[in-house]
Amino acid sequence: MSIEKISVPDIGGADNVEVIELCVAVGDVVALEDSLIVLESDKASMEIPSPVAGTVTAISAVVGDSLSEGDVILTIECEADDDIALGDVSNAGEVDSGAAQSQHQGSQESTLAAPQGSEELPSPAVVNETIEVPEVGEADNIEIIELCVAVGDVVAEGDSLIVLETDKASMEVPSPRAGEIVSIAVKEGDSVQQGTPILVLQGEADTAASADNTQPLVSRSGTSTADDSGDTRQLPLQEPANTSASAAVAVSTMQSASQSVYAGPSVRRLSREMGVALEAVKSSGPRGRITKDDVKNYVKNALKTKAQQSVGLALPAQPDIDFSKFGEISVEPLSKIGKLTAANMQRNWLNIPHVTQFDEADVTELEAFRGSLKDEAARRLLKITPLPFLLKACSAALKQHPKFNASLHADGKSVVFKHYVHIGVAVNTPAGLVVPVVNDVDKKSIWELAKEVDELADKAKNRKLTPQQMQGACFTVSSLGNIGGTGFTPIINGPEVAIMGVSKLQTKPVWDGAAFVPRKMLPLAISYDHRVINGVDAGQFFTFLVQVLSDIRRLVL
Ligand code: CAO
Repeated sequence: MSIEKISVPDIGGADNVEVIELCVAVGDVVALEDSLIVLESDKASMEIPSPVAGTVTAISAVVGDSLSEGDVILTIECEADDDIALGDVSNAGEVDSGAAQSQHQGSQESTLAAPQGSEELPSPAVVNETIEVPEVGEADNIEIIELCVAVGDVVAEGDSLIVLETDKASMEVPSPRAGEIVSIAVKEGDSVQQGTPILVLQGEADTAASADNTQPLVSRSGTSTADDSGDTRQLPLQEPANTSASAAVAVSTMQSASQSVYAGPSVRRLSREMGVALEAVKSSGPRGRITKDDVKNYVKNALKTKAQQSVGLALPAQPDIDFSKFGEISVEPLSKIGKLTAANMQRNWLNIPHVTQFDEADVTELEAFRGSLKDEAARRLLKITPLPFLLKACSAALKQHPKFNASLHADGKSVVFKHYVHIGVAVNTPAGLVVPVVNDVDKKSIWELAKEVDELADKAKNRKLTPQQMQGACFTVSSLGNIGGTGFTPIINGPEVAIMGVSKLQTKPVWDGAAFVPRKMLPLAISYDHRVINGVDAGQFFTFLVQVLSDIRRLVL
């Protein structure tokens, strides 16, 4: 049994290659050549196969890490026999065994030998370089699925030239240097093999030489132009990794990062940059392969759809108008309460689909009864207004119609019904509108309610309310009754689902079936959240409420 440290193998000189997938976890038993991690460079995704069979005992890398050749990925505990397998895989990773280590270094040196020789090249001159199909492991049936360039195109070093595909994987072949495409020997759909000439690239010779150790996926042989004869002009054949393990490394596995998506490294990179989930992109390439154009089209469509959806919904910015152009002005800052109220009103108005319904309650009898209580109220040092009766009637209606005593859950998928009856009362104060809450209205007498409203209103006006006294309301009553008006549309105080606005009662002639009689009519408006309450619910709630106010004996039923 031995412990093997598996490190990043020769990945053709690429540095800081991102870990995009961990294929194993600590404790996993892996077989020889099982995938351990997936690395992705600018040009290729690379699965790192296990050079040994054994059990993963530690993992040093996490998704998102940047690794370079030699960086330790993980540790595998394996049987002693596995060392033989390790020796077969010269580029598969650093191991404790000194023999394997030196083998690994030897491979690296041979890779670097070419550019060292090229340092003796004379001054830059134009060369025509034939780009050939590089080694792609054991694959002998390689198809060209995409030509990324045309004759006359000027490419930069690293630009994709073609995309190759085997039965299991695809690989983008990058340009080894900057230059111009002078001829292309293949077309999409061609079956090729390692060494098949792909195209001829014309560029400066010194650039070509220096590019040698940075473009490992391209196998190339040098050719000279007529005026650039001589051995020194010939570009050396790149020595790609030549073991099964490193061949697997050289192949971009298009399905590695996402099991169900078929896309190349550059497409995956583009999708990451654009924040696009490839799973959502419709493919147009051969055998369902997602192309860069597919990703771009997806983004275009998404933006178009979003723009269409937001037509009419987008909030146009308020114009910044200089009112002083039209006359004398003064500017006063909003109070803190004013700012909070403004924000709450806007949020509730924009988020809650409001419907407002109007009715009038005949409070003639209630007002007569209230008048009869004035002396007693005075003895109790209380003021008796219509408000405590309104609260009591609302509590009865809330209990009778639970949809009004509810809130839409934040996830929008359920409704929370409340088995308590706390009612907010809008109070006008010099600092702005505040809404203290009268708790357990259903359990309190009219006298208790009158006293509590008075105390809360007093505290509100003197800024003595605690945060707790402004929380937990199920419903709100906003009374402008002592001020005037025949009706208004109150804004729901979310997450409540309804609010009642009370306007000034008026004595009106009401037809009693035989004659017009003077009746005290109280104008009421109820705004409700149409996501929770429908019109019939509101009609029933309102009718009940008006009946109770018209005959408060019903409160005892
Ligand atoms: N029609 C006619 N008169 C009414 C009335 C109505 N609907 N409601 C109250 N009144 C009378 C009262 O009976 C009282 O008169 P009397 O002393 O002769 O009985 C007088 O108006 C003053 O009442 P009040 O305002 O002192 O007491 P209240 O219980 O009616 O209201 C409070 C208390 C705190 C709600 C109220 O003072 C207040 O601040 N209202 C403003 C609420 C508000 O700003 N709403 C708008 C919110 S949206 O911007």
